[in-house]
Amino acid sequence: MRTIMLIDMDYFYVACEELRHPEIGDKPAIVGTDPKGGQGRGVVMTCNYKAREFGIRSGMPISAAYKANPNAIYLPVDFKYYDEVSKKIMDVIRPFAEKFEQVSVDEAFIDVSKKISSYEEAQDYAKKIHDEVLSKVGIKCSIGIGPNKLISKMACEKAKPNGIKLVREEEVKAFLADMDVGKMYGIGGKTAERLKKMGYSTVDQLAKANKMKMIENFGVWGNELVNNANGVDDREIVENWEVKSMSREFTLEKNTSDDSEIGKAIEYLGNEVIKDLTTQQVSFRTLTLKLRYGDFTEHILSKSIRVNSDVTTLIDTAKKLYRENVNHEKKVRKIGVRVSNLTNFKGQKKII
Ligand code: DCP
Ligand code: CA
Ligand code: CA
Repeated sequence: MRTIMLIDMDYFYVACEELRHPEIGDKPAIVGTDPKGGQGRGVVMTCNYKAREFGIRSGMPISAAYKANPNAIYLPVDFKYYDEVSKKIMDVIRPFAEKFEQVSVDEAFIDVSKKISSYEEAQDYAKKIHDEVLSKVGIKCSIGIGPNKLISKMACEKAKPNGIKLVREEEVKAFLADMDVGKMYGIGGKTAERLKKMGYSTVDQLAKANKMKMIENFGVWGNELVNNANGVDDREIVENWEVKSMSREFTLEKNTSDDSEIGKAIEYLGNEVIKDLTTQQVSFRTLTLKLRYGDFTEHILSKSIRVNSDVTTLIDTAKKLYRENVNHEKKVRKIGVRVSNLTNFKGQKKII
């Protein structure tokens, strides 16, 4: 039995602020740009659930939030502090996992397939993780449990706030049945619109779509969309970005979704990484591409390469990962290329 969990912090930035501003109490609070008495520009990054009762949401103009509730507590964003809290949280979660993959500042997938032998056990295990994050860091989280990444992520959305939701393999179909396609993990607003125009409004309808037609319209992603609508997702949990690896990152001059510009950045990074590998006399087996978007969400993609890898293979693979997975609805801000699973030229495993 494959058991995957997605652990996501509740209202993360504001939850961090609550740790150091206990005076927030049960008042509505918002992290974002300065509302300047309703004249401010910029957006709400997040808000606590009390503020959500006023209709305030992430991404909303800060002026609209101010209109909805001028008396809420407005706080400026402090990425450095949230990163510190994030690190503490990940250190709590990591020991629970066989495989651990941090997907963004407040969220991680874990594979616990071997540790768990029944769904009941999985629920108890999730409760333990939940309670330990709360007692050690003071932050509430929600946990989705399912047979793959897709289902655990979507289960977590249902678990929010402060809950645990399990979707058993045999419940997947019913879980997805009447769901709007826009609610499916990985489908953004624009894609949902396109799908609806094509006649696929619910996940059920998309599950029955003709794969060839979908591939004509969406490329290889079309195939994955239909699989996902059927609850099928065999993506692995990819081990951590930092360990035993070499990496280079690059922040783009301007956030962009221009494929050729991003392609150039990938070529540059690939060449730099290969230089590092040559200096250290090592080759690699696993390539990871990290895309950080303008809204600071991240996409971490990985692929194993069988043969000894040269610079062309590295760059081509990184570009392929990009093409197949990029979210064109968002602009990319930063790109990282990492190689891991390193072997020195004599064939011995090397730990860096
Ligand atoms: N974030 C942001 N801009 C957005 C969405 C999110 O800056 N449009 C930031 C603030 C969030 C953090 O990323 O705290 C994590 O995003 P989530 O989508 O996980 O949302 P929250 O943790 O804020 O709320 P939830 O309880 O719904 O997970
Ligand atoms: Ca969250
Ligand atoms: Ca999140």
